[in-house]
Amino acid sequence: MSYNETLFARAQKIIPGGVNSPVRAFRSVGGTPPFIARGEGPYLWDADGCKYIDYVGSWGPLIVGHAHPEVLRAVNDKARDGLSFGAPTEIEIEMAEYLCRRLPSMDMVRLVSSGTEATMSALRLARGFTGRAKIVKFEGCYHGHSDGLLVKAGSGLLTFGQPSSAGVPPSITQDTVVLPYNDLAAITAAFKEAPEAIAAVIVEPIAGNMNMVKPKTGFLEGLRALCDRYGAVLIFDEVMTGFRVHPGSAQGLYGITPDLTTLGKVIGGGMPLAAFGGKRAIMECIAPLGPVYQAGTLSGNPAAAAAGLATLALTEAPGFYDKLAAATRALAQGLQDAAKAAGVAFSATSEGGMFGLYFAAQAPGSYAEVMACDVDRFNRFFHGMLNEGIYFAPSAFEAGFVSAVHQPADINATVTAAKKVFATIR
Ligand code: KE4
Repeated sequence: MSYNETLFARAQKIIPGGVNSPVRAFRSVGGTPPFIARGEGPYLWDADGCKYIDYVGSWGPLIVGHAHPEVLRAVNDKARDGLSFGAPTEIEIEMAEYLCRRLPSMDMVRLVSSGTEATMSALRLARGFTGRAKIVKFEGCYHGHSDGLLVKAGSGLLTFGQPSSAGVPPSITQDTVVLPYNDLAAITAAFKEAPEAIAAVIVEPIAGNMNMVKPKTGFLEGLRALCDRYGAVLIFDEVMTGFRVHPGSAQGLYGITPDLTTLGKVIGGGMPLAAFGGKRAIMECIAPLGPVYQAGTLSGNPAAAAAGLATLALTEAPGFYDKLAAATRALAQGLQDAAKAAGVAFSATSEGGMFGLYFAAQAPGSYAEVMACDVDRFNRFFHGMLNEGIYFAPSAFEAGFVSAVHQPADINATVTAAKKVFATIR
């Protein structure tokens, strides 16, 4: 029995599924998850000493690679002054000023500890600001696990959202409307049907939780126009895309100005830090200024803010995003070429340092198209690559991530491994 297997057996006795977040349990791909002992740069080592080239990066935060010396130094220096005070600190102002500089759509920002908190708070804020109840999300998009967002599509355009998790009463999800991603006609009809009922539209500007699906031309622009016309708050959930796909995030890439933005992952550099921010008139509704309550013991944690600021500073190096995007494109293209040579129906797409892999001839443009991809082949590819020392996301429905410290040799080694693995899964 490997030490990973020993640890997994021990973990399952005392932690549900042996993990602290479901996707880590490898349930959709099968097998035993490697228990990670350490990371350095683009690499991970597991409890058995096996080395991997890492394309998960803790699901996005590690854009400058694991254990970056400048990030560790910043955390250590800040932690030496104490870990948390439950009182305002200067570094929280520095983080807030930094985020609002990088994202001009944000006049004000509130720091929290997770993406779930950020989106939950942003939606409560939008409801408080508009006085309306309904929120619109899109099928296949994930915005964290707050009750009102654990919803599956209803039958009609504005029918009550049905809970997608036990423990969530229908009364909580009845005001959540789930519509098809990239379908402007559907949301246009929803607004026409209830012109004054929708408080907010929350969207992943590039969807990264149904593998990776880019917005079709005009989709985001259409959401902006509809929210303007009907007085709804447009929320870009950039927890994953924030500072990952472009120096200005997805809103900078596409030139769309949301009313609120949620952030996480990269802005914490691997430590628990997330945020929501946007127009001053909306943000001033948040307690203690306004009537919308929101709070958090560790919100704006100084050591986490130090990790985030050090990470974000590194992303401002000349050519950072061009180099990151080029490495990610090389990976996507190399995998496509390897699959084609093996005669396997496969496609890949990328934007900045984020990519998607699909066992389908074309990259999907909707949730339905993602669901038509060959999951069994993905799972066999995943394990084949893991055995070759390549660690992709353990799910056919997750995006992947390249860091600034993945070198051409790492990308080439990954493509070489893929040539071998594709030959086994024809
Ligand atoms: P957290 O609460 O996990 O920090 O953030 C929730 C969240 C919100 N919005 C978007 C667009 C997200 O992608 C996420 C979290 N992403 C998943 C990975 N797809 C986190 C991994 C996990 O759940 O373990």
